Amino acid sequence: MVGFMGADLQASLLDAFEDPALGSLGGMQRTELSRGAWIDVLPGWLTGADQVYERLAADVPWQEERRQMYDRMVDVPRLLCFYGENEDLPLPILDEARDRLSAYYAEELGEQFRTAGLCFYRDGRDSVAWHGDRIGRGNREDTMVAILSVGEPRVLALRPRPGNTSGPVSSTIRHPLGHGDLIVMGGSCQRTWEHAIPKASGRIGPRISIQFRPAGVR
Ligand SMILES: O=C(O)CCC(=O)C(=O)O
Repeated sequence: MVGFMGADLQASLLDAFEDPALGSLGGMQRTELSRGAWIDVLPGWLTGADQVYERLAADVPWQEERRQMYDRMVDVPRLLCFYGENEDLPLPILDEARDRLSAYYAEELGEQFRTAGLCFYRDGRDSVAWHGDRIGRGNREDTMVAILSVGEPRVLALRPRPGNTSGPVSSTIRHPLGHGDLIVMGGSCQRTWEHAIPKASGRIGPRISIQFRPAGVR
């Protein structure tokens, strides 16, 4: 039994024996942000998420990374593993999730989700700073990044990039992402908005995030 269940222990005991399964995407709720950015949200898309968390935590070849910060190298505060376009994903349910998302967004996205980036947040000290996924085409084109979250609930924060304050929603959004929840950032979100997983205080258990992206989006 994993340690992130807290008050939901009873539900978790049942869930531990449940095979992973994906629900309908029909209940997805869209929120328009500003300048053509939006998020779609579907809590509890994945059931049997305990098994998914446990298998990914144990089987994925997690890597530590270091990056330059000013004049020194620092540890990136999370573990990572990237699955490229033609690589097998570590669990069949993740292939199914990617294919279901590709089918659901086929018309609007015009291409398929191709890659999967996995991140392991070991506790509340692990985080990712404000950024947009702008290394690739997300810097100049509308695209989508779909995130499936398992493990400890963590906040995904979104805020407009400086100078982008018009539109229906323009201040910082703190969106809680729980065990089995799905969020999709779409439209101009990667270039007109930024997102982050802020550090969290208290007894915060581990979380794994699975991000599906089209080819050429990082
Ligand atoms: O952990 C998450 O859900 C977000 C990850 C993320 O923003 C990224 O890796 O670019």
